[in-house]
Parts: sequence; structure tokens; C-alpha cells
Amino acid sequence: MTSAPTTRTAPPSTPLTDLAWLGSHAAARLPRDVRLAAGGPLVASIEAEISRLRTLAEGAAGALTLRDQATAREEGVAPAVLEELSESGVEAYALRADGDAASIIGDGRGLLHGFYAVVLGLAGPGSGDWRVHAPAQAIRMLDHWDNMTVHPVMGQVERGYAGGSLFFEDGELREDLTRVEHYARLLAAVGINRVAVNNVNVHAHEATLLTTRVDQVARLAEIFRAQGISVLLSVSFASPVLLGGLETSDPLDAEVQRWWRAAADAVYDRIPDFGGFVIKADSEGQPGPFAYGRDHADGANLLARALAPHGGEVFWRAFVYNHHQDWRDRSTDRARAAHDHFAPLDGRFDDNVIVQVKHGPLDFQTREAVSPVIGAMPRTRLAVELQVTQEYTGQQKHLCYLAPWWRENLAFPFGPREGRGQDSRTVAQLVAGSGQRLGGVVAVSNVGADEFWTGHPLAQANLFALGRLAWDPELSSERILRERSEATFGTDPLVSEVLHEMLAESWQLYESYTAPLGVGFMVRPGHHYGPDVDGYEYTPWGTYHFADRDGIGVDRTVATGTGFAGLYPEPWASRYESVATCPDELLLFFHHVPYTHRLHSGKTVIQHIYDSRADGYEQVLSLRPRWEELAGKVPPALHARVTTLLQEQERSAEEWRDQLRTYFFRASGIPDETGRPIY
Ligand code: GCV
Repeated sequence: MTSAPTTRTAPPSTPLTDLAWLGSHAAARLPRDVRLAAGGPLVASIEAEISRLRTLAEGAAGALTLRDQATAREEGVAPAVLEELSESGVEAYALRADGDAASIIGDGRGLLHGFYAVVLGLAGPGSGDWRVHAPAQAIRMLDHWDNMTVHPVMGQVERGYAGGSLFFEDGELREDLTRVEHYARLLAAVGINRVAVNNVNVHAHEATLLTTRVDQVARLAEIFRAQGISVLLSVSFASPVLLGGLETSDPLDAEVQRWWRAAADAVYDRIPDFGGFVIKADSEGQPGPFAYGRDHADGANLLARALAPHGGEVFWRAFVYNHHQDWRDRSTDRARAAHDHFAPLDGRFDDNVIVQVKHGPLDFQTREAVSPVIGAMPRTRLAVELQVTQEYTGQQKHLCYLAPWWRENLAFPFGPREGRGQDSRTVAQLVAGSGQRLGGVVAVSNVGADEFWTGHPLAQANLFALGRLAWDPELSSERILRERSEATFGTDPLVSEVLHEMLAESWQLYESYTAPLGVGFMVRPGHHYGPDVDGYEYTPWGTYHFADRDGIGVDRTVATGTGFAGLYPEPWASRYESVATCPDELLLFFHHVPYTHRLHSGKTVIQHIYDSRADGYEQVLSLRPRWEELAGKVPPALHARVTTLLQEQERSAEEWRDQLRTYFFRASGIPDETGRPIY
């Protein structure tokens, strides 16, 4: 799908005090007395961070001791603590907090995580006992959809709403990478451990990052390495042809295999800890194995075998569907596509392949079902893909704190699947994996060269929350909101209260005035901002709502529809199949119903559409007066930016309200029983 070009902005020289959650409030939390008794490559980064934070604020009363495991052992820390720590993986740390004295033990990345946890106040209140903290997900990765040049349609950052790329400018790596250093620290502080630096739609110029421009990747890798983060590259499946001059990219061709091995060897010569490749194949015009009659396991294993000798991994995206669909064809269902392509391949992927699955079967909608692929591949390493950049959720112009949505997804329990002997397991547990076969969470970044990093300054909350939920999917979205607000804005109760009120349920608010009851889309084609009920209705993209004078929704039942509901294990297959048990918020995702159908809420579908759009807009109007109360309490430039964006949110929410209410009145002829205006 296409979008308007992203506006390009030069990176401003950011005052250090504006560094999101690593500014003066975090600095004020760092104990004044720090003892660092550890070795290893990341210790210099901790020292540098301490020095930097000291320039921002005096620090808190109290003491912090940071030790590696060897030192802690020499100094007599209980062996049971050290044993638990070493069994908890390389990123774990042990923390003991007692009054204003805190002590952390960890090696390398573990120590770094512990340090940031203290600075940001993430570890919770101390009890005086040692507690070991370890990430629930081994993979906690951000994908950047950054182009090196400004793409004529997609701009420099595809689906980017925060200015140009932090990494690239005018087709090359930026000269000044200071902002990237800051960014790496922000990510490390919330636990991110992998970053893919370029767009999954790999254009010809960007494809050369794999070969002739690999030095640019090496420079980025050096910066991220200092924060314990490894760097990955999105590559084109057609690289052997595009870059190597071969006649084919067939994964079973020996010369193609040799080419990928040589390419990977050369990358590892420059970047010994390179993370691996991300790949979008046979999707939205990207090349892939289908051209050679091969499947996605053949394609993924080709790259995996080139990376395996170096310990690299392939993130192979499951976002594969027919984007040339005929809207007249009611048998094709885009929601089925990833499952149809990938579930049969379970067990065929090499150990260093991670299949990266969008959380929903469609495309990062405000509401959609959980992807059934996640429950259908028990013998495959998986990562669930979330979208921090707000493509369909207000484009960093609307407030939309996504943590509650992600949390709901991660907590979705797949039931036992016949013949597979599994107990009910959540999405978070399924992707986490076990043993050597670990997966995790991958998300599309929302950051750019904008001075507030994310366009809407309050959209930083989503980046923070993504890191936190990847670390621990059971954290409450409200707790994460409080952590971020205190680390960034301090503990003024009014600031915390207003931010909480504006953000905590902003996703539900956004949902209330946009596409109803899980039907999705209804956005302007191309750029995906603002309402256009029929915008995608007769297009080839496979995203339809089928509204007519009688009803609306997509019949995805087994009995009369596309059969998609049957791709879930029980109890979900039956629950979604029946209108009586399908949850209201997904009703139109699974069913085509008359406007007079009564929801569990007691309202008819049509009255729900009328009411929630009108009520949602009224609620949006209450945001600006609350934000006004923070004038003088947050930096003036940030206050002004948010005020301007709230005005845009009001304008846009009004447009959504009026277009949807009017459209469905004209379609159904049923009046709004409240008599509110319709045009
Ligand atoms: C990077 C959606 C977006 C595209 C994006 C694609 C993807 O279709 O609109 O811009 O392309 O998802 O996830 O690959």
C-alpha cells in the first residue's frame, strides 16, 4: 500500500535534558554513591551513562553497588543467589534493594539491564532480599522501516510519523550519529536487544547495505553494541540477481547457496556479532521463493544456512498474502493467508529461523483477532510482530497508548489443539519458546529524527511500553505508563494524573470513533489516515467490510463463510463461529450481521455505531482542557506540540464521527434514536 512522502527534518541538536526517559528525572534517581566493581565490555557504557546523568542532576541519597558475578562470589554473596542468576540466562541480573541502598549483580548485558532498572525505577520496591530478574522473551527487537533515500511514495521512513530517518540521509549513513547513540541508550534502558536498521521493502539502493555499503551497517553496529544491542539487516530475496549478477535466486540452486554463504561471511568479517537478516518475501511485490516453485521453508533455510556458521538468525515474515485480489471473489480471505502458507510448514524451518508473525491476521488494525498462526506452529521458533508506529492507530497525531492492546494480544490463551498435547498457552508463552528454541517480540519502531523522537511526544509511551512488555508481558499497562511518566516527567502528582487520564484508555477511545466492532480499515487508501468507509472496498487489497443496506461485516465462519474461524483451536473456533458467543468487539471481523443485530451490550449494531462515534468525539474534546493544566509543568515546546496535535485529533475525530454516522444512516435508513445530527 502507498503513502504520502514523509517530511524530512534535520536532526536538531537535542538538549540532553530532553532525552525522553533518560533525562534529568532519571538522573535524579541515580544514587549519589556508586561503586562499580565489574569487568566486561559494557562497563565502560555504564560509566559513561553515570557521567552523563551526573551532568543533568545531582542524584539521590543512597548507594548503588554494581558487581559482576565473579566479584560478587569473591565478596561472599550467597551461592544460591549466584546459582539462580547463572541459570537465568545471560541477560539476567540480581537486585537487592534495602531503603536507599541497592546492589546489582550481573555480567555484561545483565548488569546493564540492572543498572537501567534502578535509574528508571523499574524493579519495584525492594524487600531487602535478593531477587533475580530475567526477560520473559529472549528476542526483543525493533524493526526500522527506514529507507536510505526519500522514496517517492513512501517517504524516507515507510509509515514513519516522526520525520526522517535517524540513521540515513541523502542515500547514505548520516555523518553525525550522536542521535543514534542516544537512541541506543533509550532502547537498552527498556531492554531492547536487537535492531533491524532498514525497511523490509528493500529497494535497489538499500539492498547494497548487504554488500558494498556494509561498512555503514558496521558503524551502526558499533554504536548499538555499546548498549548490548545487535544489529540486523533487511535483505532482498533477489540479492543474488540484484547484487551478485546471478541469473536466478532459486533457493535450491547451488550457486545461489554459495552466493549467500559468501555474502554472510563478508558481513561477519566486518561485524562479528551481526544479528542476521529480516526478510519479507512474496509479499506486496517483494521477491521470494514462489517465483521458483519453492516454499517459504526453502527460502528461509537458504539464508539460515548461510548465517548458521556465524550464529546469525533469519527473521522470516509470515505476512504473505495476495494483494491482487478480485473484490468480487468472496472465497479468498486475506485473514487466512499467513496460516494457509505457513502452518503446513511447521517443523521444516532450521533452528536459526524465527517466523515473524503479525499479531493479527490482517494488518495491525486497531482491533482484529489474534493470528491463528501463533497457535499452529509448535515446532517453529516464532516472534509476534507488533506495530509501535501508529500506521492505523492515529499516525502519532492521535493519542493512542497501545500497551493495553498489546497486552491483550500477548495474554490471549490458545487452547489445547487436538493431537498436539499442548495445554492452553498464551501468545506470550508460545512465542517465548523454550530450551534452545527461543522466540520473542518484534515491533516496528515509531522513532525518527523529530526532536521529540516520535512526532507526538506522548507517543514515546508506546516505545517505552513495547520494551517493557517484551521484557515482561505480565506487567500492567498502567504500571508501565506510570514508570514512563515518572522517568520522563518526574513525580508531580498532577502531571502523573493528567498523563494517566489522557493515555490509559486512549486506544479504546481511538477505537470508539474509528472502524467499528473489529471490521477494520475504512481508512483513506495509501496513507491510511482519516476516514474513508469505502476507501478499500473495491480495491485488490482484500480488506472489505461488505456493508450494504441490510448489514455489515465479513463472514469468516466455517458454516457459511471463508472458514477462517475454524483455524483456531477450541474453545475459540466455536466461540468465534457463533454470533451468540463471538465477542462484541470482534463481531464484524467474524460475521456479517443485520444492522438490527443486538450486541451483548444490549445495543443494536447500528445504534452502537452511532453512539460510540458521537460519544468518542465528545471524550476527545475533554483532552485539551486537561492538557492545559500542565502548562508550565512540562517543557513549553513539548506542551505546544501536544496542544497542536490535540487540535488535529479533535478535527479528525469529528470527521470520523460525521462520515461514519452519515454513511451508515444512508446505507441503513435507520435513524439514530438519540436524534443527534447526521448529515
Ligand atoms: C513495510 C502494511 C503497510 C506497508 C508495510 C507492510 C508490511 O501493508 O501498509 O507499508 O510495508 O504492512 O508489514 O510489510
